[in-house]
Amino acid sequence: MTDFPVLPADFTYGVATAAYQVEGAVDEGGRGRSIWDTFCAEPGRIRNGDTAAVACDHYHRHAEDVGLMAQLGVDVYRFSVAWPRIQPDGSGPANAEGLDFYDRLVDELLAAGITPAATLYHWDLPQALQDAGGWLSRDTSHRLAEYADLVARRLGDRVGLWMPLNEPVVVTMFGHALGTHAPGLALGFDALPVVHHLLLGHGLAVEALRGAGVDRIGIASNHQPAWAASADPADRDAADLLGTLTNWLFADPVLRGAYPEGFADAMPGPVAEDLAVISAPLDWYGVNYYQPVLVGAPGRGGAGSPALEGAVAAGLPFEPMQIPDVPTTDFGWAIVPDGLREMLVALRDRYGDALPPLYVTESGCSFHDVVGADGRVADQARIDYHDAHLRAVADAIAAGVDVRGYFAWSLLDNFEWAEGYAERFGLVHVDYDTLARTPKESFHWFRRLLAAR
Ligand code: PSG
Repeated sequence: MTDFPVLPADFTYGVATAAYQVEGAVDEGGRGRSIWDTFCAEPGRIRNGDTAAVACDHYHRHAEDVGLMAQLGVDVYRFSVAWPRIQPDGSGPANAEGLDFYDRLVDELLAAGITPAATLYHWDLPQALQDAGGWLSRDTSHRLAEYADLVARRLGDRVGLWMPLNEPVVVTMFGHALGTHAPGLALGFDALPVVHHLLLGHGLAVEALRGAGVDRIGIASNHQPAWAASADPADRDAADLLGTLTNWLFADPVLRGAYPEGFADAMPGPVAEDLAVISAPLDWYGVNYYQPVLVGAPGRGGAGSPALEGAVAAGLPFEPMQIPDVPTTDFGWAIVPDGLREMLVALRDRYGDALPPLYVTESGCSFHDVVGADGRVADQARIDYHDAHLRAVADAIAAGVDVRGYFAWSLLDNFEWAEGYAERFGLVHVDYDTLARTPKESFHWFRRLLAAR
């Protein structure tokens, strides 16, 4: 008899994916081109030259995947809508085939007793909008709201949780400051306008969703504790700056209607008016958590953390370092479950009553799993990971933080952005030659945990 983490009786469990990482079928259903299609076509951008043209073929195998989730017994499926399926050129009327696809998916989920949770922007910007300036342009914020309205009018009666944005910090940092993600811009601090346009897009999309009669709106924001490499003031300043850039620069405008000190001046447009839009009340707030980051001043010379490689080269005044003496995933990410408790408590302490109920909208790990001769995928390390992170959530709840749910990233092994198919985050193994799905041991563990409730 396994001893499972104990969460409240009404705690919500889910699994998450994102359209570009699982769907494939990039030229079907009237879908337009996205910045990730363009990025994948540029030599040297993606490990092994992988592309997401097929990915997990979820576009055609969604019924099988819903079946897997039904077997798993999750309450909610967090997926993302591919903007270029809805608006191939990023504006104007909806492409009916695109909406039809998500309409069918939503109905299949409901028939299986699973609540759909929709992310609207999980990084696949229509290329036409990039050509017009992308997130460096204020117009893109308005386009996001227009797109949100189209999706809400079709799915609003059936989707349970709505998120306009996934991880604006990763879009900014990797996509526009460091250039390791699409659209591949390495602007350093000149990427700051992207922050404002993403957040304004979030606020305008929230308005559009409310206008379409939708509620239960939140955000999925990546958060990570930033720990100083030493007590040296230079290291502490570096950690404070990175902590502000990753956490508070995105959460403060949404949750308290203000940028952290010194940042408002770097933002374009009528910032005070925009902040009123950005800070419209949310029904819940989602935290994507993977690992803390250890930070030193530049030149501190630690072995770099794989997560923020290139920061110093891009002129950013901090150096992410490998955290000593902690286990890592096969991706090299630090496994620090208590960092999740620390982050949830930090959010509660910083925002107090202004913080809506929290969900952990992503948590997960990559191991280079293989299907054994016996047909099993033995991923005890992933079981230990989710077990420990659920216990960290229980600890945060015991400390008085209102956490309502936990979403494992991910249902399936999938296209891990710049890493292509090299990293496997799924509870279900995907063979990219045959597209066969094999539930891993972690899937069966999660299924037993859910059944034991
Ligand atoms: C999340 C966390 C870090 C880097 C990238 C992400 N970190 O701690 O350094 S991206 C995030 C995303 C999803 C990815 C998943 C795993 O929302 O699409 O597949 O995490 O990287």
